[in-house]
Amino acid sequence: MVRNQKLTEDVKKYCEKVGVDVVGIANPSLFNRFPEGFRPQAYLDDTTAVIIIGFHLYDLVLDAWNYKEDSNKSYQFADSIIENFCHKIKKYLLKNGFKAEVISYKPGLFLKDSAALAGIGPIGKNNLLITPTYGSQVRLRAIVTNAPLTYGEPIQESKYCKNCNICIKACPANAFINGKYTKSICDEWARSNWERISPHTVIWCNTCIEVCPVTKKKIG
Ligand code: B12
Repeated sequence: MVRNQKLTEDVKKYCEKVGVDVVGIANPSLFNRFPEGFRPQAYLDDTTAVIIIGFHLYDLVLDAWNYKEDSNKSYQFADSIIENFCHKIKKYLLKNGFKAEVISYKPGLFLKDSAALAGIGPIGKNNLLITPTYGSQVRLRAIVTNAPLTYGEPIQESKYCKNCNICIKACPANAFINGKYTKSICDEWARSNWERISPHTVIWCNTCIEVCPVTKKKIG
């Protein structure tokens, strides 16, 4: 299939227009390394491109989770904003004659890995995507399409981290054992140390992002 550079630029421009801060496009064949349910084809059979979008979390309030215990409702503010961007981008693609689907947050795709595969940035020692402009302080979502978009170059290694261990040392949960992120430790600590900003609203630990020198360049 012939990839369309002009269409790719138009899609990226449209993403910026609706408020997206970072955008990259990944080749769906690279997702074969993930379990079947976490591949783009689970959402659109003839996927030819995975669009990953990122929203810069310029204010921590945007990271708040709101729970309404008695009705099982729960919202994450930043994610609701990005989901809205996704629906606009989907509409744009449909209007241009292509198929498109917005990927659900869960199970969805592995978003930070998808972003690294799209060439947005590497996965750092903090176990997160590091973007050149906003460090790790972005939240992500994805759209799949059959549009013939051009792909970014996957990034395998972090040029930022090298001898830096600031995130590892700063982790309040000590979740990095011998430098390797341990999900269960992070998860358990974070759930018992939420910052409660109102009766139904909490903010998760964000330390490994905030201390990252690449993030700091732009924040505070
Ligand atoms: C489950 C989950 C959690 C769980 C478990 C975390 C975990 N890492 O497993 C808990 C609740 C603990 C959690 C915590 C946090 N999370 Co979380 N989480 C997720 C979720 C839903 C799935 C993550 C996942 O399973 N990834 C897949 C597995 C395979 O990755 P992994 O094992 O973590 O990491 C491996 C790969 O990255 C791989 N790898 C390394 N280098 C490379 C290079 C390439 C090219 C590839 C392909 C792979 C690769 O090696 C790693 C180790 O095995 C995603 C959303 C989503 N749908 O993706 C958000 C997500 C990863 N979380 C996010 C955030 C921000 C956080 C927190 C900061 C909390 C907060 N304030 O929101 C912390 C940070 C924890 C940390 N340092 O990793 C963001 C990350 C944004 C970014 N810049 O990367 C995401 C993408 C959600 C979002 N809203 O955008 N999270």
